[in-house]
Amino acid sequence: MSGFTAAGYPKAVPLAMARRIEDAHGRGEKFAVQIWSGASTGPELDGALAKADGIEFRMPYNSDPTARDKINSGKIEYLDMHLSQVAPMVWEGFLGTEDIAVIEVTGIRADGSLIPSTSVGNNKTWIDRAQKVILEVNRWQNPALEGMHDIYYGTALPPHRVPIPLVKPDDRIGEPWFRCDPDKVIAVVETDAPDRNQTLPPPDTQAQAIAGHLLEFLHHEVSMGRLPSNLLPLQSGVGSVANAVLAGLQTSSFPPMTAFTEVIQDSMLDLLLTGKLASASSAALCLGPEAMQRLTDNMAELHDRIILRPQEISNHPELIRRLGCIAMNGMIEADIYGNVNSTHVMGSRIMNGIGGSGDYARNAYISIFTAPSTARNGAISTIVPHVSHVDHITQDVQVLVTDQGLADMRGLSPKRRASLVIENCAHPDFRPLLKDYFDRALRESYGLQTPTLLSEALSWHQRFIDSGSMHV
Ligand code: 0RQ
Repeated sequence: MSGFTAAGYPKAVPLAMARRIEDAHGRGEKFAVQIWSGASTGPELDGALAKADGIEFRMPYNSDPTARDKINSGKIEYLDMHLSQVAPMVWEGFLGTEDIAVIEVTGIRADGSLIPSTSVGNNKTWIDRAQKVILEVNRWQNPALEGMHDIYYGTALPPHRVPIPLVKPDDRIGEPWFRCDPDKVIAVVETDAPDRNQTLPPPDTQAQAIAGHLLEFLHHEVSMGRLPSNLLPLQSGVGSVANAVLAGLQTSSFPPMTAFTEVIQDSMLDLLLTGKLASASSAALCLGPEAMQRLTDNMAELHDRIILRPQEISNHPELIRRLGCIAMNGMIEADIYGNVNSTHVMGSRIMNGIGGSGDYARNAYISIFTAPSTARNGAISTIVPHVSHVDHITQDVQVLVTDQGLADMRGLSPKRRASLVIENCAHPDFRPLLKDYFDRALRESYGLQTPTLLSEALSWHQRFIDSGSMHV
């Protein structure tokens, strides 16, 4: 299925499949499918199929609440993958065969090539690898999207890989359309329905505080000569905090910046509109209804400054390292040593998935993770003795930011990281508890490289499960 962050996903075929699956279940027949996508999709796809118990296996990313519940209740097998690795692994043959690709497009050209929709995601690979293709032509999508996309056909498998010829974030290295063998197309379905992205709420005070600390840090890095005055290409993750951080950049005095990222959320569009951003490269346009209207109203101005790419390119380690991206991603929790959990609540319940955060974090020029210092109305500390699940190891995490402050951990050994994170990032309600844990770990730990009290390291999470709070 096409689709990346609820943009450009098919809206009719999955609903029809869900009805057929429900009918089959009503007759006592087994019927469920394996769904591969770019990233998250909308309620007409993951929502409807999950509700019908029609998904047996899902990869590589989900943020639909119904599908999330089914995953967490053990009804859907979910493979949460680095987004850059999906297409290569399909080509390498590691993930099995692909039967049918269902792809939303903006239009079909006379020569059979396809005008992509609001996301590119893995569509190039899905179309190339599928045995059969179903196209949904969505007339709701703006025809002026044509020409924004840059579909690179130069990837190969080892030992034939060559450098990807992209050296600036706004370089165009491919073609505006997908190639598609017309003989594979078994159906064309016309639709007229919007992507179902919500308008993000205005930043709350915690998000504003996080944005403030981050902006101060970026200014400091420029003043130290470690970043150019217009920074380096920005990557920004999903969610309300990421959106708030970008909104904060609206008040900054940096000369026009660039973005090399995987989602363009509402605030990033606004940075393009005010000229704070010169260009943005992404795998999808993840815009709420009002922001989508702003894009339509300003299409002539924005068309050539937005480049939509396959996710294997937008998230490619080679390109992220070459360009020196500043990676800014949200997290569920971090521990005092700087390991980050982006995905699992209390170690076992998935929220969304790692998405592209790992692609960017490991390869970035500076890797930054953000979160409010507490969650669930203060019951949970997002700074904990030990993360309950690891997505990003301490070596991939350089800067942590909460509403309390920022910990720049670059060049610091674990014990120094811990002191700084507790002091700068932990909420005052939890700081004494963390200090107490760390002090005792310094005395009682088996080793003193990364002092840890094994019997206590995850006790905060267990306390929350038992009592509904991490407070003692
Ligand atoms: O729950 O929705 O029930 O209220 O997590 O938390 O604070 O609103 O933050 O929207 O920025 O999302 C990590 C999930 C943060 C996101 C995550 C609960 C909290 C709330 C959301 P509710 P916030 P955000 C590019 C990069 C991984 C993928 C990624 C994410 C909900 O940033 O999915 O980075 N990242 N991709 O209550 C229990 C904690 C919690 C917690 C937060 N410690 N314990 N619950 N929550 N912290 C994009 C792509 O890859 C496609």
